[in-house]
Amino acid sequence: MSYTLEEIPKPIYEETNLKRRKTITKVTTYTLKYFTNYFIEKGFEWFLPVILSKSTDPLWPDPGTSIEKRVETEIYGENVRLMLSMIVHKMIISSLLTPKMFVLSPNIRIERRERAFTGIHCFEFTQLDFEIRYANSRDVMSLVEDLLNKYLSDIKKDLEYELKLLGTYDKITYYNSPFKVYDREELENKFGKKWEEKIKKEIKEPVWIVNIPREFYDFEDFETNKWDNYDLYLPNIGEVLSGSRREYEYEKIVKKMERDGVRKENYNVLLKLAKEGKLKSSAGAGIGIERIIAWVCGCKHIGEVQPFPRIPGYVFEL
Ligand code: ASN
Repeated sequence: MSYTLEEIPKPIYEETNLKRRKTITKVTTYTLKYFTNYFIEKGFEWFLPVILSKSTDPLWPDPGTSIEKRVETEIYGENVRLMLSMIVHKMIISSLLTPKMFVLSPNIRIERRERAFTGIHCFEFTQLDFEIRYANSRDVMSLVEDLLNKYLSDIKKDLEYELKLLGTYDKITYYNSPFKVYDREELENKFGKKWEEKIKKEIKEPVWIVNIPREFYDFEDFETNKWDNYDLYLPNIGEVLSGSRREYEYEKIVKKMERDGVRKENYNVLLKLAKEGKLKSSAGAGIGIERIIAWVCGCKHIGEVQPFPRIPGYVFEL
């Protein structure tokens, strides 16, 4: 834990330094416009988010998740969950409707309260979640590297005044692509189980971490036991993007769900499509919007990007 209670961002109606929060707002508008334009120009279709669904991301098994409570409620006699991530919806849209899609997706994850002090967790946040039919990991990584570099060089030109006010202007720079790739297994051997904490302090440039065992939808090679997934880490802040090539074969998905204790009855549609051969292979990722903006603005906590911060364990009136 690296943050004190005093450093936890306040809602804007209790904030004394509104000038800083207004500057962060400018960076937010710029970033949302830049990212959405980028995807549109690359031929992606923009979807509106879903919040309540019978089927959502199991967020299990994943050593990185720490959910205190899974919010379920009854509507029209049916049980629905608040969206943990639109992964299932993304896989289905990119299979049936349009080969390239993105959505600005609010995710509600009731993180354990000790996560208030990680600086990168909020119980509501927004992902720019995208998916590409028939893509592989390298396609997604190259796209993200191009986006990040263009964004960083353009924001430096376009928001010079704001970035100087925030004190981050000098640190924003272009990074040589392709970014370095580290295997999670090697990091674990080198740094132990807490490799995530170590690596974010160690790196001076963006790096990819690959081969992370987690949910059924990330592609796993049963022969090599390697996972075809990737997280993007930035210096100091850590993970800002998470994604993978996806599983699409019925037998494999069923096998993984049974192995992991994931309830198949919550994924009837996905399983039916996979069985009928209608689920296509794809790859994609979700970009943590608050995290990217917090990094560019030099925020100690991503809640500072939110006018009404969603800090684990702290529920304000607004
Ligand atoms: N958005 C992530 C992905 O595309 C999934 C997640 O948020 N758990 O893989």
